[in-house]
Amino acid sequence: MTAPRRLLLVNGPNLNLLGTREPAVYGSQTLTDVESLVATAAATRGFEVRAVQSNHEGVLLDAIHEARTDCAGIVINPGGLTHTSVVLRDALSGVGLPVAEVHISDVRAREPFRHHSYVADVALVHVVGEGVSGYATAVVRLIDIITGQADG
Ligand code: CA2
Repeated sequence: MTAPRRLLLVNGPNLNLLGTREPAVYGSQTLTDVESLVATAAATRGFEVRAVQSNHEGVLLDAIHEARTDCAGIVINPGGLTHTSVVLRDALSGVGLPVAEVHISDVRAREPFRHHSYVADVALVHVVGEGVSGYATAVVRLIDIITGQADG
């Protein structure tokens, strides 16, 4: 069967607040802007995107499980769940799709509790501290891997 040309974009808890607070950390673009940016970056390579954002871990797990049937990869900013959630990591590992992990801020330069990611070692692509444009970087790198154009 031909691989689906569709990505799942997952944004975790509190990312619905993008553009409303903390612009010095997260910029001034909204979640809608992020979803448009990702859709455009994917479309230029012939991929479509299904986007989900939730403040509820189980909703995110269900969306990840569903992606197994009709997506070729997952771009995810897990928000604070990055640093706490074994179940999110297990869901990503369990579906076996290639994953790109994105963080808007440079988590390595912030509080120590943000330095560890439960998702990092199940992701093939990591984009950290590039602001919202990092989502587009992640899409390009993930699609290159999916389509076999990655150079290592
Ligand atoms: O830098 C990132 O993208 C983070 O994943 C964002 C999470 C944070 O817990 C991670 O350590 C790093 C927080 C998302 C909250 O987003 C907000 C956006 C605007 C205003 C308030 C929160």
